[in-house]
Amino acid sequence: MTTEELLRQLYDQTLTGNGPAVLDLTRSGLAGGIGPETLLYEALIPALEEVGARFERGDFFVPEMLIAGKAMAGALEVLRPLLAETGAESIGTVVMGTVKGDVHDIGKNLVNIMFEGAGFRVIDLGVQVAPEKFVEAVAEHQPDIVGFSAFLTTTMPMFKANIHALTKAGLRDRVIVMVGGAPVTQEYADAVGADGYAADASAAVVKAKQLIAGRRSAALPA
Ligand code: B1M
Repeated sequence: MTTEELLRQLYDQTLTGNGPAVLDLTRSGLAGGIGPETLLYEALIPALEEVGARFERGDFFVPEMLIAGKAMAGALEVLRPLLAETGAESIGTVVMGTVKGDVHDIGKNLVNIMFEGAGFRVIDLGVQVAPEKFVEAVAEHQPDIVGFSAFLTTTMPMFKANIHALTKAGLRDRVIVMVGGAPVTQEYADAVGADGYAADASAAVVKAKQLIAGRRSAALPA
């Protein structure tokens, strides 16, 4: 099978949520020398984008979205060690979670993998994380960054609720707040008072490094 054929099949099998086939194709792609990023960005993610488009058109329903998501999550576990391969020492700590009311986690998990790959220590609070859980985790782990993911327009307002909870607990100034997720924009991030926004996992790493460097240099004596 050529690379193009394998990527096409991986796309098709993810779209139809055939978990075992997705795992097999991911493994044979890697064994055949296709890079993990290529499998991710040229087959798996585009397939989920198409799933979303079909859902919007009413051609797919929640069960189809669910099995496609599960198939993708299985492949991500195979890719995880390769994407997160790093010998780097920890360059900072990130607490991450999907906000309350939201169960989407594939995008968040991919951001976590990229953070780990870049040398961050990641504390993942999972999905449907209430503001008080974020507050507890920030108080306990004293991370450089707390990251909120929201994937629904109805759960994006939780960013503001989380920031408010941090402020009330006296922790807001001690941590960098980053936000992201499919419907989130830079304008929205600015409006809720976040310190940083990124559109995807790679951009999140770049932004996180910039924000930490900015904060550390601001803390240096003049
Ligand atoms: Co749902 N869902 N879903 N879904 N789902 C979307 C998000 C949707 C866009 C589909 C659509 O209509 N086109 C739509 C939201 C519309 C909106 O509000 N704007 C939607 C809907 C409506 C729903 C339900 C309400 C459906 C229903 O029940 N009627 C329901 C909500 C449940 C809930 O949360 N309360 C629901 C449920 C589900 C499933 C459970 C079936 C499943 C989730 C499985 C899982 O995550 N474990 C699911 C899926 C699979 C999707 C789609 C198809 C795929 C999501 C995905 O994994 N994308 C999605 C359509 C789409 O996104 N096009 C859709 C791939 C992933 C790699 O990308 O998530 O964007 P993404 O993550 C990116 C960036 O966002 C960014 O980096 C990531 C990696 O590059 N990023 C950050 C993420 N977090 C970041 C944090 C950062 C920085 C960057 O800093 C901290």
